[in-house]
Amino acid sequence: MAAQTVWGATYDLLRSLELTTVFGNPGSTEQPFLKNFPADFQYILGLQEASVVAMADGFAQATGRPALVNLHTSAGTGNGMGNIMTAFLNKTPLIITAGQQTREMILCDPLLTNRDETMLPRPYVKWAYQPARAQDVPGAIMRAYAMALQPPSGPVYLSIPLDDWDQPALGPAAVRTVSVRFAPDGERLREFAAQISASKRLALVYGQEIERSGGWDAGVALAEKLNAPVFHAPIAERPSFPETHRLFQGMLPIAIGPLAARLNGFDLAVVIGAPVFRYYPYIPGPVLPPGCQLLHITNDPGDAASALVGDSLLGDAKLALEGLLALVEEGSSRVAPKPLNIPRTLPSRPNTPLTAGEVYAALSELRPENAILVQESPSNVMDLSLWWPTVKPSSYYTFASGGLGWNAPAAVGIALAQKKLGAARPVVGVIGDGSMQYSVQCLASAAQHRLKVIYIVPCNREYAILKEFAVLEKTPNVPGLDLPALDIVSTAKGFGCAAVEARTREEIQAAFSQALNAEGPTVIAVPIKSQIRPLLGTASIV
Ligand SMILES: Cc1ncc(C[n+]2csc(CCOP(=O)(O)OP(=O)(O)O)c2C)c(N)n1
Ligand SMILES: [Mg+2]
Repeated sequence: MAAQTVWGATYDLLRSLELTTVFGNPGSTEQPFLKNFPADFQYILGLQEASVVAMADGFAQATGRPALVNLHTSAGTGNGMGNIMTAFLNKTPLIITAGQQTREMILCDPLLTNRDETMLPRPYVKWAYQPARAQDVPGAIMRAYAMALQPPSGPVYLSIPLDDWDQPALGPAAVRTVSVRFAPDGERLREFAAQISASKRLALVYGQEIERSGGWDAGVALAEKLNAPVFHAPIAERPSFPETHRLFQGMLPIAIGPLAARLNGFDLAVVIGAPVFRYYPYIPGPVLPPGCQLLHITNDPGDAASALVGDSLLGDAKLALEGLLALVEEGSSRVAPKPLNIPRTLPSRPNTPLTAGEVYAALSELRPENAILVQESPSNVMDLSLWWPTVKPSSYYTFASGGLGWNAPAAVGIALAQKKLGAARPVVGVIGDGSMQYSVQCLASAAQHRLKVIYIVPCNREYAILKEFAVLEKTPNVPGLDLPALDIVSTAKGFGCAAVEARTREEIQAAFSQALNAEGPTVIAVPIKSQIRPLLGTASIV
């Protein structure tokens, strides 16, 4: 029997690790890896690497497992870089491999050489490596897997020379497992619990790590036991608390001064599973109001260290919440917050064109209970959460970075995950007309795999949020904030999607229900009224 090659040992390892879905865009430096592609593996072709990386990210998040990516040397890495940065902030475990020129020639910089190959993806990968010898490729993949998964999870990068795959392997690769959560220090958790129990005016601030760790129910139980208000952490990319709950108080403001003002009157803020804090525009002020202390629980030592104030405790969000739930005193003496007064009203005569709020109101009437929302519609995201509140975990995704071009392809990966999981959950991607253009090639992948993803594209023909930012920052006459005429329906059809323009409530509802019954993807372009509103009211990201 011929000795096993690096190729054979690697595919066996990938099989053992259940990494059998490969997201990629191929080139000559990757073909020796992709040759004789095994029948039990699936290759998901993305037509541009920004889409490749974000599809894998969405897939990994929705399956709760790491995902494998294969990029074309330096050029493919470069195209994917914006979304690699986003995956790093999302803390998504991605094992990104990239082909490299042959070791025989690399000294003279032939075409396709990935020069200083570990430098390009930094600092947005947890580890970047090119194996010292071909025989180390499977072991390096194993190490990359361990590195990607362990908290805080994130993308890792391996550069693999194309002549490595046919080399003899050292033998089967060692298959290892690693833990994905760690418990908080018990003594410090008790101290935190005592401080929380003693607080008279307590604010809970919940972040994305809660949802990711499966801590949703524990978070609700803790808030109810404490009878304390819950805020979303600013710009949290995954909601971790039901937005219709009586204790829910909305998202904290995204700037220093207003955030402190919102916490005015509280004696303790407990931030769980988020940085302290993710700000966007600079509006100076104190970090916390006078008399307010802060406790911070996170699984990320970097986030614990970079907090401007407060005492931190490292640990998994779910384990911390469950631990606190057992330790804290019940808080019936605390005054419960007034439930949010959410103004869900519509004008008696619809606007022409409709406002974003009117569009989302029309959609919400047909909202399937199991739908998953993916959002990249910067200027009207607050209208969306008003009409389409998140009430269950794993039902809302967006990016942690604000780097446009992530959500449209991530929706494809999330829809693919539904197929793999045997779940028939429709994915609804609400993507602004500007945002839709960055990774628009993902529509071809959605069409190719006949995925149930429905894009709603609110078309205001502008970068509205940047106009709002210009008002806040007093920067008049910025060029490039109006979009040229874009025929989104034709673009979508060109990539193989069903597509339609819908202008009225009736047209929107007809198109949406047809899309919900269709097998493949649909793009619904909806002209909307231009609305330039105060940026801090919209609480979005640029
Ligand atoms: C990769 C990238 N390029 C540019 C930006 C800056 N940017 C932030 S929001 C935005 C406009 C988004 O426009 P659109 O999707 O139409 O949403 P609207 O503001 O109109 O609601 C731009 C260009 C960005 N965040 N990311
Ligand atoms: Mg727009």
